[in-house]
Amino acid sequence: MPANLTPEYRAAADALRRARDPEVRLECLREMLRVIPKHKGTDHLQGDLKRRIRELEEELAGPRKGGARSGPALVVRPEGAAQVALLGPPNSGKSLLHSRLTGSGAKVAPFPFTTLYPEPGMMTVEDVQLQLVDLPPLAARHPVNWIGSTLQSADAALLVVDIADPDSVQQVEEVRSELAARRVGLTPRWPADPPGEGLAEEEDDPFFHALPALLVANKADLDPDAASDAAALEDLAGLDYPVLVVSAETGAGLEALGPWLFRRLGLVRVYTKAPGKPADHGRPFVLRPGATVADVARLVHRDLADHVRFARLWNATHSGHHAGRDHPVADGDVIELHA
Ligand SMILES: Nc1nc2c(ncn2[C@@H]2O[C@H](COP(=O)(O)OP(=O)(O)OP(=O)(O)O)[C@@H](O)[C@H]2O)c(=O)[nH]1
Ligand SMILES: [Mg+2]
Repeated sequence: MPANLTPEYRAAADALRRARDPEVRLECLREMLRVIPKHKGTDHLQGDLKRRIRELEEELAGPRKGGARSGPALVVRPEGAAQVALLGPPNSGKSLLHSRLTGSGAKVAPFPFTTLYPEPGMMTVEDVQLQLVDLPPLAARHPVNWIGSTLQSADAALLVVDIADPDSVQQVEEVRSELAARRVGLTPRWPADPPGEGLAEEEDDPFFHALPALLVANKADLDPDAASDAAALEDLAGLDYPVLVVSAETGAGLEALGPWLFRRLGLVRVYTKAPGKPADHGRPFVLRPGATVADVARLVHRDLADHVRFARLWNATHSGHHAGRDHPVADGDVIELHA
């Protein structure tokens, strides 16, 4: 990022980095363009912003007959507690996995380049819903120009490979370079991991998007050495993503996927209650690591965040304990908000 950008601009760029909802992202981009210092040194960035605003406006307007673009939606509105993208080379079993995990009925076929457009679906993990997005394959011979914008709303990725395929090293390299060309990176670091080295060199690029990734070694039914082949693949490709060995065909290993995602995304479920009433155990509010009482209030009602003074808290160690606005909430907490 050019050095002479203002704090106002940086604030808008930070908001963009945090935003997942396409409409919020559009607002952030417009704000960045509005406050960016207008001089020669920022011409390139201004052009970049204008292009991104135009593309996102077109996406949000939806398909138009005879318009610039018609056809299926390329932006997937996030739903549920997190949005997880299925990425990988052709024919690795992304759609069969999607179909198994969400019941989507995504089109599966024994030949490559079957999936052409994003296909959302919901997966239930205990009392939480995660959104899985099936996507077209990524390969050098078949670029998907819109994949970068589609992935802006994703919180994480499953990098699905056919572990029985001897070409998987080359294929994973192609996937990663297709993503890199669109300023998307896959990182082995997940939100629940203890703090450590990040993707520091990319942090100055407001458009760079780092997705926590899990390597899903699929088709383990065809490969008796799937676990060691997955380790060898990572060695050869110089990667250190966490690995899960599965078979979308037989279902082996699939039961671990939802709980794994829930845990490593660091999702925090909070149940609210009204004074004198039992907790509402039907529908948790789902938050991210580090979320506070004030963040829960914001989810309950947009205006409540400003007015909440304290909460009463119930969990394994507390029973009606008073907690301040900035008190971090933990998975399973029951809270009663007091304005
Ligand atoms: N034996 C076996 N076959 C699988 C498994 N997962 C998927 N397949 C088969 O692999 C082929 C490709 O599956 P898809 O789910 O269409 O693969 P995809 O990654 O979505 O393919 P594209 O959309 O072209 O990228 C189909 O014939 C599937 O039945 C698995 O775990 N084991
Ligand atoms: Mg597919």
